[in-house]
Amino acid sequence: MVDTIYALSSGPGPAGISVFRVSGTESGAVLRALTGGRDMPPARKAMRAALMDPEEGGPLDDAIAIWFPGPNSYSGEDMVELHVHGGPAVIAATLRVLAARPGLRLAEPGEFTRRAFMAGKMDLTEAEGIADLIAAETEAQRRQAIRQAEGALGRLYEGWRKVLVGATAHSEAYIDFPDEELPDEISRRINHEISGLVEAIFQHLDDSQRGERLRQGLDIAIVGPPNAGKSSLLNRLARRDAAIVSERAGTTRDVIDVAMDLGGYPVMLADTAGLREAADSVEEEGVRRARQRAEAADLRILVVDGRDEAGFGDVAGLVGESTILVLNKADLGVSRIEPPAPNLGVYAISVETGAGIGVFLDGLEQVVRDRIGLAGQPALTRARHRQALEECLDALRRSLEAPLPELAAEDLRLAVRALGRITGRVDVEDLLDVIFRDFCIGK
Ligand SMILES: Nc1nc2c(ncn2[C@@H]2O[C@H](COP(=O)(O)OP(=O)(O)OP(=O)(O)O)[C@@H](O)[C@H]2O)c(=O)[nH]1
Ligand SMILES: [Mg+2]
Repeated sequence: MVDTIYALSSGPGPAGISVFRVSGTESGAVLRALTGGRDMPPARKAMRAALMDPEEGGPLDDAIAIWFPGPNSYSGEDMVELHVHGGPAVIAATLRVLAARPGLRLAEPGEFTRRAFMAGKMDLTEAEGIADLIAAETEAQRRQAIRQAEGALGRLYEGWRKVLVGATAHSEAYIDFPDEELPDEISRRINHEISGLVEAIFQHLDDSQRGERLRQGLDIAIVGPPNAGKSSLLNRLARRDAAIVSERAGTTRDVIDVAMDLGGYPVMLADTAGLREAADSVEEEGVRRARQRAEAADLRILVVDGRDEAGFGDVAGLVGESTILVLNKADLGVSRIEPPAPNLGVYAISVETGAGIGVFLDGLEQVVRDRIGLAGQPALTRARHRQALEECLDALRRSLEAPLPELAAEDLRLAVRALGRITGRVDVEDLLDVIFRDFCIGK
């Protein structure tokens, strides 16, 4: 028999209200025991409930209880929700009472959702969307997560899978009758369908990892020569004194990371050491880390002193299609500086006076939106989706080249399987522990 599980689903408190959930066959019995044997409330209706401690007999809390008989519940099993007062002692007492019930145990992270998946209430991409929704810290993350939780990604993959299942059935039909040749017209149609899918999956994969980056945050490195105002700019963007600013060149040594919400998009801004011939070994290490971060970043903000006639001189090599150029200290004057290579835009600003900062921020937000903003089609959000899609694509391409219909059919079956693993239709036992480990307890 499957255990009945319980968890505190709301935060640790103290709070006005805390919500406990119970899921499994014992749920109804738990509610009856806690309400002193009263009749079960009507399904899915909030009921005021004087909860009692079944062992000691005293009152536990004046609460709200909701009874969700399966399968019309989140997990698909019988479930009970208890909304108690969110004080630490009430929470502790409720946990104690639930733990004392035979057949009940504390839920593992994501176990309610795992059961919902097992009950066929949602596919794996929807479950992952729910985990992302709970983890979402910015507007764009929330929108992407909701879309996935509502099944947009799963539907896309399931649609492709259906087309493939059809093509596989068609090609297999003729393998079973070796005397019959696959009529040209049918074979052309199958090939046409598969080529269309190859193109669609290729396009979907070729998205610069937009969904994964939106989920994890875009990496932006602030780089440039010493004393240009990099740390000043970081502090300005972060609206706090995260990095030390001084008139001495070579102030910043370590990489300083600040997580930020930029117009709804999550970014990780990194301030780095000024790039120059280092004066000592500590600075040298700082410069090495700065270069490393600049190379690994999704975007670079290259800051120089706008008065500097030398312009981008030593750092010209960092100018490129992922670089935004900032000519700082515009309050002191800006010389004409020609960018040495195509880039994402040049902005003259003064961190000191704030001049030009608004326009620069708009430009930066636009670049970030271009990189990780929501596209028309839902984006894949995890490396595991990417892997499975690449597997599928490889198999489809092989099937198009296959010398024998039997081999083509075998590749099509592999492709169908790879798609099925993303939504969790086929052999995913090995994936579940990994996927649900990401979840919080109580969901
Ligand atoms: N006049 C003027 N001074 C500025 C401006 N931005 C920064 N500064 C000054 O320039 C000096 C250097 O600023 P930082 O932000 O420490 O420069 P940095 O690029 O981080 O320098 P390192 O960490 O040494 O590489 C400080 O004295 C700042 O106050 C600006 O827009 N105008
Ligand atoms: Mg600095």
